[in-house]
Amino acid sequence: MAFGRFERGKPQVEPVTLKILVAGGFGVGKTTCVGAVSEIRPLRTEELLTEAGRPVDDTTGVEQKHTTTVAMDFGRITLREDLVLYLFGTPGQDRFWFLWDELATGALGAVVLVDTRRLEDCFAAVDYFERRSIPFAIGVNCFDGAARHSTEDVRRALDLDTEVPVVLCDARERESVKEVLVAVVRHAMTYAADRERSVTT
Ligand SMILES: Nc1nc2c(ncn2[C@@H]2O[C@H](COP(=O)(O)OP(=O)(O)OP(=O)(O)O)[C@@H](O)[C@H]2O)c(=O)[nH]1
Ligand SMILES: [Mg+2]
Repeated sequence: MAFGRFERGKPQVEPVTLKILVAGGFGVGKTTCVGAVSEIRPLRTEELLTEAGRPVDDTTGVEQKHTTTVAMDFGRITLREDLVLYLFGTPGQDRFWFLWDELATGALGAVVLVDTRRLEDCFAAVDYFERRSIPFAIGVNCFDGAARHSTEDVRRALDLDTEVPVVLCDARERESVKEVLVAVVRHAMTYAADRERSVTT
């Protein structure tokens, strides 16, 4: 068929594309997470953490870290043949906060990655999405492979609404990151449907 839109008589579905942010504090594994699931070579904007930056770049807890995101990460994943996610990883350091508004434009939802050794680092991200009513899910990145806290502990500590999904994950594992993405998409869809209902009723 013309333009290759039909294959063996079966109409091809135009996939829905959704924008999802991957946010969180410094060094929680945002770049790792986008890289683990992306089916295209992820776009990265990493710069070396230098001696000069030592006074402002707090690497406590992530001493092995040598680079940091200075603009964004970008990746893509097909969740289903009719559903494609474009992933935008935010920079984690406070001095790049001005980029968040740009990145958040048009986002359906967000993943806030959390390292339970430095839980307070994600407060700002949680606050950011709550204030803008952007639905989000928490991905608890279990750095050494073992969860130190239950999802309920994390929910309580972050004072999250009951419907916010909290999912344990390993940012280096594709299937694990996929679970967090599915959770945020489901949550965002429910949120959108509820909002539509409240507008029309
Ligand atoms: N052991 C372990 N290491 C991880 C995990 N996730 C990320 N790392 C490591 O942690 C470090 C930080 O990961 P990044 O993905 O650069 O973190 P980021 O959140 O993008 O950092 P910024 O962009 O600087 O805020 C890297 O050295 C990763 O290899 C994990 O689940 N387990
Ligand atoms: Mg990064």
